[in-house]
Amino acid sequence: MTEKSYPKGSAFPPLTKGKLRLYSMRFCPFAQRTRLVLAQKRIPHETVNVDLKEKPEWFLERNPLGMVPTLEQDDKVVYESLITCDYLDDVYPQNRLTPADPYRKAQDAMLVDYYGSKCIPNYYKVMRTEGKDEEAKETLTKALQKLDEEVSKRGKFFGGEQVAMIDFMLWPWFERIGLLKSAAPDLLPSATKFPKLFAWTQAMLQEPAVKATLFDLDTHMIFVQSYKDGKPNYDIGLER
Ligand SMILES: N[C@@H](CCC(=O)N[C@@H](CS)C(=O)NCC(=O)O)C(=O)O
Repeated sequence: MTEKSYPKGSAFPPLTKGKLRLYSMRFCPFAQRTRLVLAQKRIPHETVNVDLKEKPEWFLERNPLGMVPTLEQDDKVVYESLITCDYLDDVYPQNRLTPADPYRKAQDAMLVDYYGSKCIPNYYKVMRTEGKDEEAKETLTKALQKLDEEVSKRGKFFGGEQVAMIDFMLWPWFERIGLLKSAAPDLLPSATKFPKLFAWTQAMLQEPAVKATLFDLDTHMIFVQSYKDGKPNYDIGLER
């Protein structure tokens, strides 16, 4: 099995009975959510990276939406990042990442939903417009302010004193927030701007699961540039 992305026309890498497989793309933040959960819970699995521009036919047969992350195990296929993560937490109950308390669980789900509608789309809008979309910048600023207040109420992590599912669901775009440094320098958390959120990013960087799935900013930048140029390089660093 190779880490290189499988393109359209490639042969299907055979499944092994009982073995969990993740279809992924190395730079996809949504797939990173699932990779973080797999790493944190130490779930044995294999990864098949797919070329999302020229998708293999066998990938589309499994997920007609053609999106990563997608999980497969025997006759089961599960996709959508949040659904894959909850599924893994349910099927592999060791070291549970989701709160047992229903109200706390609902609060986390509300925050992840808010993040998905206010932060993620505006993060991409600010990047795409190189900071010229003032409304997107303002909405993102307000959302980061809310996250800063929220984490200061909750503890070291959004999950409290221990890292939890919610932290991993938020993390991938914070790993990439430095990509906004020229478009919107005021948005970057620091010791003076969104300080609690900044402290959280520093704590997250110490987490083994984060370390295991992390790419540095230069590598993210190379990927984003290749994507903007219409030729996404899914195999950065694997060329040889
Ligand atoms: N809502 C999906 C979004 C996943 C997503 O957008 N993945 C991108 C890669 S970062 C993808 O698979 N894109 C392929 C496509 O849209 O054709 C989730 O949470 O899993």
